[in-house]
Amino acid sequence: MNRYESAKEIYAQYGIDTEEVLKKLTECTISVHCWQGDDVVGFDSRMAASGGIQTTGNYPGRANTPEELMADFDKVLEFCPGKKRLNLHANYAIDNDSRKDVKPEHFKKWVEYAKKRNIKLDFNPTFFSHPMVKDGLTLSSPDKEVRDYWIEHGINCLKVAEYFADELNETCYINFWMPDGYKDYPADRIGPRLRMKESLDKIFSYSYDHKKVVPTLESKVFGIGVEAYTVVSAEFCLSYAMTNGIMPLVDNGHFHPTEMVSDKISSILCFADRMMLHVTRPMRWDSDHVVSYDDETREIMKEAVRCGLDKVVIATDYFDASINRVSAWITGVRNTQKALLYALLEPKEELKKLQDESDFTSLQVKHEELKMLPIGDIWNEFLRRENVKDDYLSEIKQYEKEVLSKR
Ligand code: RNT
Ligand code: ZN
Repeated sequence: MNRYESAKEIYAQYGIDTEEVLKKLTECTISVHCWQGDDVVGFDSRMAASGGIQTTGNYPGRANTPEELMADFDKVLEFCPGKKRLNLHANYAIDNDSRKDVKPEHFKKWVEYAKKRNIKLDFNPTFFSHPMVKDGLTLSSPDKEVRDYWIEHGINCLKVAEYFADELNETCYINFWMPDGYKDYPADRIGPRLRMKESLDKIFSYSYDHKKVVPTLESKVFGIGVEAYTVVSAEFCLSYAMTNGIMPLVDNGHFHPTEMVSDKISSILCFADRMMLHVTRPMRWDSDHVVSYDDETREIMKEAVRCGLDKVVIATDYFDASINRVSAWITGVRNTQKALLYALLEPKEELKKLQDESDFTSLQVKHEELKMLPIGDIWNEFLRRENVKDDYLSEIKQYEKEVLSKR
């Protein structure tokens, strides 16, 4: 008996059909961020990431051109099993010199790229790394000219999202994250938030096709240089999203370190039909380390599975420049998928029953027992069926030698 067959029998003893699990895992799409490949720099203003986010590290081989980034993402597609979407940011526009006026034509090459590889595209306006971010503010700026600039950017981005949805015949998720905030205690907290609300209202008053384009709003607790106050806080974000038919997005780096996103999913889904995740690994702060196959990532995925994978859209968001970026990219996506696999392999009905019967002793023992089951054999079978090699490290080292090191 091979290892998969033997693991399949072990899971069957827990009432888990690994064939069903593998089918679900294959079908679950991960929206993979484009920005791990080039430290969030993009191709328009070419400024290093700002607005409270920072990429640290100086590993050689960063993608400098759309062609390089596309070639690197091909490696990600090659070594990550399952369905993937590519999540682009507005600053990845090609041949665009005005952030405000970003147009579908600047993404023609990305659409061609996606079509050739049979993947779909998601999108993000880019409200950071740009000279029109004035004193750290965009949509909440007291300066009307600044607000208007970014409102127009937001509307133009909705048009790009519509273009993606039309061209690829699939819903496009477009995420709004604004870095707006203050370093020190503000004298006025509600003013910027009311201006933010009004600006978002103006953006979403553009009559985009609600069936094709799904905007999401991402909250944050603080960023580097904006430690005291963030305009789009968790409360602002959820309240805006719930009262405006916008999907809430939670990034697990955007809360105080002991707050767990795994605990927030079910709360949000009592009120919202659907939500989106930015899966990352915060290390003491929103450091955006590569996603690890760790407790919290597994716990987040368990909640996504328990609440329904049709309700939780999974996207990745990390950027590490201290190691080979392509390897980092693949490792994080694979770990997200491994955590998802772990969650799918859980006998959730049985565990729920133990909880409802208040048999917390058995529940604890079972939780621990499950950790030792042969998930690795199921993962390897997944890779085999998806025609993906397990060993990406040697291939990426080779790619580094032949391609990345010559950049
Ligand atoms: C920043 C947010 C946001 C960004 C991307 C690049 O803290 O997490 O999602 O990482 O827009
Ligand atoms: Zn994020």
